[in-house]
Amino acid sequence: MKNRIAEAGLAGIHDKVIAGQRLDGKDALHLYRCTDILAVGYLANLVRERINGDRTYFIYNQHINYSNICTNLCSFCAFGRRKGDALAYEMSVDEVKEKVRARLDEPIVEIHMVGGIHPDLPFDYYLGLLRGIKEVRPDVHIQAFTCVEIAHLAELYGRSTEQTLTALRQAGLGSLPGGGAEVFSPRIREKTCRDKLSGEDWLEVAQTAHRQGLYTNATMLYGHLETIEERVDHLLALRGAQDDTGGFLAFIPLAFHPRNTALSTLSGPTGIDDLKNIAVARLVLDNFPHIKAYWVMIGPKLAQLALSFGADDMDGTVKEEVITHMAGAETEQAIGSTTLIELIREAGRLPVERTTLYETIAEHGDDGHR
Ligand code: V47
Repeated sequence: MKNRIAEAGLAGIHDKVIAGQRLDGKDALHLYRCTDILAVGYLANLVRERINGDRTYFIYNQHINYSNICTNLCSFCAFGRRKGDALAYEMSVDEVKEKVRARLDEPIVEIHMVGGIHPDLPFDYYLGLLRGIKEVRPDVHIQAFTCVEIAHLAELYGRSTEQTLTALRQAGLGSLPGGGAEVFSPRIREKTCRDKLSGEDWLEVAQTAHRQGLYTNATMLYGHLETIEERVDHLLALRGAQDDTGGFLAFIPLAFHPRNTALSTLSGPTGIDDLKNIAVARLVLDNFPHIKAYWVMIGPKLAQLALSFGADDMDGTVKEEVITHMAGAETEQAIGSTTLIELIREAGRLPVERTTLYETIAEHGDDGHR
C-alpha cells in the first residue's frame, strides 16, 4: 500500500496521519483531487480504526417531520412548501403523539424531529411537541430542531438563543441534529438559500448549545454548486468550532438529491464523490468522534462500503424520512435493525446498537441478536 500511496502523491499526508498530525487545508484539497479512491480510503480507514476500532454504530430511531411549511424555500430542497400550498402540511401535537404511540412496541430510543421554518406556529407548539412525545414515551431521547430552527424561534419570539434552548430543554429536548449547515460559503448561501441564517450564525447557535452542555451534530450538503475549496473551508470551520466547544458528536455528509428541486438539472454526486466526502471528512475532522454514512442518502450498499472509507456509523432505522424522498431518493423508507446488523457484520465490523449519545445498548457480535 505504501507504494500505491506514494504513487497517488499522498506520502506526505500518510506520514502526518501515522504521526497523528493535523492535516491542513492544502492536504484536504489534495485528498479531494486525488483520483485513487483506495489510497484516500486507506488513509481514512487508519484514522477510523484509531478512533473507533471495528465498532460501527447504529440506532433504533424514528423520524418525524412535523411540518414542511417553510419561509426559506432553498433551491436544493424539495421538502419545503409555502403556507397555503396544496402540498403544505402541519401536524398537530396530537398527531405527532399518535405517531409515537403507534410504534410503542418497537425499541425506539431516539426521535429525530425537524421541520421547515414556519412563519407563525406559537412557541408553545414546539414546547407541546416535546412534552407530548415525552408523555407518550418518557425515556426516548428527542434530537430535534436544527440550528436554523432554533435561531428562527429565538428571533420570532424575542428570546436569546440561550433562553430558547433552555426552554426547549426543560420541555424535553435532548440534542440538536446537524441539518441546515448546507455549505457555509456565503457565495453558495447567496445562490441557494439566501434567506437562511449565515454559516457563522449556524456555528454560533451550535456553540451556544455546546456551552449549555447540549450535544449537536453537523452536516454538509455536497454535490450541487459548491467547489472543493468551499467544502474544505466548511470542514475547517467545523473543526475550529469543535476545538473551541467540543460538543459535536457526529459529522454527516449529505449527498444532494436534485429531483423536484430548483436545481433539478444537476445530476447530484457520484459514488466516488460520496466515498471521498466521507474519507476526507474522517481525515480532516480529527476532533469529531464519529462520521456517519447516512444510508438514506447514499443507499445501504454504498453506506456499507463507506465503513471501510472512514465512516463508523450508519445512522438508524429511520422510517418515514421525507426530506430526501421528496427529492427523489430511491432508498427504502426504513431499514430493519437486523438488516443493519447484517450489513455491518458483512463489512467485517462489530455492530454496536447505541443511544443518541453513543452509549452502547448492545454489541451484536457473531452470536446473534439481543
Ligand atoms: O438540513 C435538503 C438536507 C437536511 C436536500 O444530525 C437535502 O444525525 C439532500 O440534516 N438532497 C436534513 N439533502 C437532514 C439532516 C440529517 C439527516 C440525518 C441525520 C442527521 C443527524 C441530520 O437535509 C437539511 C438539508 O441540508 N437536504 N434538501 C436534498 N434535495
